[in-house]
Amino acid sequence: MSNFNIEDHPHKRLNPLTNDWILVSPHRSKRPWQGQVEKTIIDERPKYDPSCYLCAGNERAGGHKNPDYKGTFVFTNDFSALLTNTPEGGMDEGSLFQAKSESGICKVICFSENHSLTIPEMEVEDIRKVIDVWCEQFEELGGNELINYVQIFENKGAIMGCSNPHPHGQIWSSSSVPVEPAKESVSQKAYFEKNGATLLGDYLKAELDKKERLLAQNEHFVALVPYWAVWPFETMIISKRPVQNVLQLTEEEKTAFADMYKQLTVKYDNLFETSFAYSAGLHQAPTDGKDYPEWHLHMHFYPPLLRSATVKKFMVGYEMLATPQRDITAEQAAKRLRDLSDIHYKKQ
Ligand code: H2U
Ligand code: ZN
Repeated sequence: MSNFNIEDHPHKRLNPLTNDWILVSPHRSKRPWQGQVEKTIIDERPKYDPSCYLCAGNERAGGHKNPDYKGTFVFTNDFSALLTNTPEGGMDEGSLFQAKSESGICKVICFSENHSLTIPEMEVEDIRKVIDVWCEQFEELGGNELINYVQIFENKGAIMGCSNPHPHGQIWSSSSVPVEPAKESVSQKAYFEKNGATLLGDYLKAELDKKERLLAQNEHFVALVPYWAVWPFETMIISKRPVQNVLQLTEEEKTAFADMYKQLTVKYDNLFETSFAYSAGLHQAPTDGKDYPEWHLHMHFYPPLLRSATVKKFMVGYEMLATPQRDITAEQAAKRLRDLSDIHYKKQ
């Protein structure tokens, strides 16, 4: 038998942040594709849509009226998944029936008054304003006695369940630390205690050395396809300096973050010349007042598209029942994204 070669042979890779394994089947990406290849969907929208619940001056559910805002606008989600006035308590009938009450605050952030824009089409200085709102909200929500974790995220595109193309994101903040950041918290703490450095700091150093999964970098941030990526074009933005949360970023770092957010999403749009759908979000230290030197700020991007503007990867079958699996390797995906232009296809 020949020697194991990671570029050709099926293997599992460990995600050190969650301690989950994923299956990679590189030999399958060589099989011919006979499915449809759709034409690019041209997505042209007006700057103002009278029927949009996020446009300035329009009415939202429950009769609230948006102000005539310019730039960013934040409001409490009219259908919040978490509420502030939930009574404490739960259910504890042995180990098989457990429930705990959960409180929180949910917000919606409009990124711009311009209905036709998306992050990759916004100017860096305007994306920077979104990051400033993240900072304000993180400070306000994280400072609330009730809140121990602040989840900032963006759903982009109808196939990711996004309800409205108007550029926007959300924040769900809760009294307990949710499942994904809780897993990352455990792994980062164990790594920090053993190595005296953050897991992602060491990971980033190694990736900057290897270069094969890098997409872009500026002075303070790096965009890459993580070694353990599950989604075909899954990526991460990682801060070069280990910081626990956005409040520890310098002014210059915040602008660099905005720049990386744009660079990455421009590449995404250019991949299939479409407005590239994803769910993206920040992972930061809990806000329970404790110090978390092991926590290293980063942003995950989970995009579902696989082959074209409409052919997406399904997480079904084996992935639901056993382990997530991918064909195209993280290295192949990184190369494809890295080689794309930094200029948005609509402006080329
Ligand atoms: P998406 O980011 O998935 O599109 O969700 C938008 C949020 O906006 C969603 O959580 C809220 C929904 O509850 N929303 C309002 O708060 N007010 C409205 O008038 C409609 C939608
Ligand atoms: Zn709108």
